Amino acid sequence: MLNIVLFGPPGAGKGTQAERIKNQYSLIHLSTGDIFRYNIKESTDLGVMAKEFMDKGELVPDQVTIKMLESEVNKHPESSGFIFDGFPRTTQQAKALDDFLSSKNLSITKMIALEVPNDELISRLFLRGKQSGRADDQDKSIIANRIKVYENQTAVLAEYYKAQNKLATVNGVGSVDEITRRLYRSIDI
Ligand code: B4P
Repeated sequence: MLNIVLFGPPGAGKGTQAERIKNQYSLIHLSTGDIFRYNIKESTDLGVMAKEFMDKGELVPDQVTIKMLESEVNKHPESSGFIFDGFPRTTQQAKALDDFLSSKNLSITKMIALEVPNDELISRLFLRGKQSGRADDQDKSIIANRIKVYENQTAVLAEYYKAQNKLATVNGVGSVDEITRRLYRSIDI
């Protein structure tokens, strides 16, 4: 079973690349950002709560996010693996994911970190904001806060997986196709 964490700052291309990796390796793609956005669109209780944090560029609280992720994994008992996109984002989430998978005799195979400089992240997200109308991509101060939250709370997870010998890094600058090829090479090693 192949279980991949696709990691990187906001706008690194996790969502874009996860769509391709999912098809190539027949994995279930779980994007916590997409699940929250679906709940916001449907005005569920979870969506109303998550919106308050996402609109400010803050993380949704761990307890809620972990519970939601576990319930999504449990919906796919027959899957041949998962690609986790945007999760984990805190040390508490990473530990909870390890414990949860190990209770099912599963584990993370590899964490792949997409590396992209901040100026490129900001221009990608701002462009998407103009094209898609996504609220958290339209304001440069919210984008800057998301990058700050990533640096303060999420970046440390690279060390967490490195200590388990599971970290791989991939240059996330270039065409989408080029980056996909780099990711496949990293997975196939
Ligand atoms: P996410 O939905 O995870 O969004 P993201 O980090 O902004 O985007 P991603 O890296 O997937 O970028 P994408 O491929 O789309 O999170 C949104 C919010 O949800 C968070 O701020 C937080 O509030 C909440 N949340 C989610 N997970 C959580 C968790 N675990 N815990 C707590 N809160 C959580 O690419 C971005 C843009 O770049 C696109 O427009 C794309 O077309 C473009 N692009 C991609 N590759 C490119 C390339 N090679 N060259 C040029 N442009 C490229």
